Amino acid sequence: YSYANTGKERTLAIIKPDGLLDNYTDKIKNVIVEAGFIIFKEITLELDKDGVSSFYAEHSSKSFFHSLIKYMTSGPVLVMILEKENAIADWRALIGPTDARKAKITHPHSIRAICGVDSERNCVHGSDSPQSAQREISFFFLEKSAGKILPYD
Ligand code: RTP
Ligand code: MG
Repeated sequence: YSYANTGKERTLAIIKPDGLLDNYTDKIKNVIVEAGFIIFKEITLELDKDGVSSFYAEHSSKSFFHSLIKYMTSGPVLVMILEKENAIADWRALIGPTDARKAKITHPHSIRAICGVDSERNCVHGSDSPQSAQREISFFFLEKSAGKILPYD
């Protein structure tokens, strides 16, 4: 969400379990910083089922929901608040389309093209609107726990 005095905006980014397991964290963080974002806060978590279900509640009736929960609880995730002007739209543009197989063709330089596998395992998340950004930042940084917090290395 935006801050009147600074012109800056914040968005929520997640490096999903496949991104962490395959050691893409440093590469993704380099892309983030090169693109002019500040990593305002970060936390490494092992999400629990309830946490993911509530985070992705908008998809609870979708056929892929159960599989999405399994995927997102398959290992630790790195959750970050990213800050810059136009952070929400710019981060969505940088990560590319949901389906990493399509991203490799249409957006070959996008993060999902680089580290994603398919329409589920796409290695990163980005808030899709100011409302989502506000909800998701509150969810991880102000509200009840979404999982087990791991020490940052
Ligand atoms: P995200 O919320 O994670 O940033 O991804 P998104 O907006 O690009 O895509 P969304 O429609 O919100 O879907 C959320 C996540 O669910 C998984 N998914 N699997 N198997 C499938 O067809 C399918 N579709 C979506 C992906 O992990 C997607 O990022
Ligand atoms: Mg989404």
